[in-house]
Amino acid sequence: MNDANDDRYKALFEGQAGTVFGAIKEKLIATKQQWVRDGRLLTDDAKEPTARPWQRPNRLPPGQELVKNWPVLDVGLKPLVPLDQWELTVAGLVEKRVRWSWDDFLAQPQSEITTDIHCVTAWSRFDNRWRGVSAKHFLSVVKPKPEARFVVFMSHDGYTTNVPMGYFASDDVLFAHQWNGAPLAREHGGPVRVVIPKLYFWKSAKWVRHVVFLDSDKPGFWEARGYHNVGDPWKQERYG
Ligand SMILES: Nc1nc2c(c(=O)[nH]1)N[C@H]1C(S)=C(S)[C@@H](COP(=O)(O)O)O[C@H]1N2
Ligand SMILES: [Mo]
Repeated sequence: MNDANDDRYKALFEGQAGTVFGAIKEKLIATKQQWVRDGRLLTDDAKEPTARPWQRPNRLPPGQELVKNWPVLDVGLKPLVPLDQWELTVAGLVEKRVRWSWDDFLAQPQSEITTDIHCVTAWSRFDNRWRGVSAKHFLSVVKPKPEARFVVFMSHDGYTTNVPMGYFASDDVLFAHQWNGAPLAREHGGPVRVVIPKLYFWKSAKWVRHVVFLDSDKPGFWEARGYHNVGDPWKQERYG
């Protein structure tokens, strides 16, 4: 994958645990980039001013369809990370570069939150109960420096995604290891994935490995391929 092969990332991925299975879905990636060029799935209310959830009786953002199943989407590589090799590391503009093992991670205060998923491919799934370590707690430990304005997540499959600090610091953001009372399945990003409910689901990095705090923005895998830099479903920020 381009991102993982990028020299700036190489050092960060060295010594990464686990094994990666599968192959990059080049065709799927090309199709999605064509969707960006075509403005696929955009509905007229994309041009309207934002209607926030509390302003509309409908929990479904514009252009979304409700599903009851939970689709699996990724760029094709499915890492298998044994818990005794699992680590979460932090770099960039922070006071404390934590390195959490699985036991360290579980020893942090645990939070539960129920949220809706909104995927840019137009499906939404209501009432997902996540358990894990909140971004609020994580931030209280790593203590970002005042210059830190953007966060980049880097995953075991080489995937990256970027979010403005304000979205990451939101009360509903978790590093989740359980979904609906059971360990998060590997296909959905287990052992641990990020969950950022206020943004389209591509911002919720599966198999998260590394968190980097930056003073300037750095587009991630899909952002570099035409997806919106922020990705607010209520503003229908699909493409950038
Ligand atoms: N590490 C990683 N995280 C990822 C992806 C990926 O390919 N790799 N795909 C993103 C996209 S595009 C979506 S829609 C969601 C899908 O999550 P799900 O498979 O649990 O539904 O994961 C996001 N996080
Ligand atoms: Mo997606």
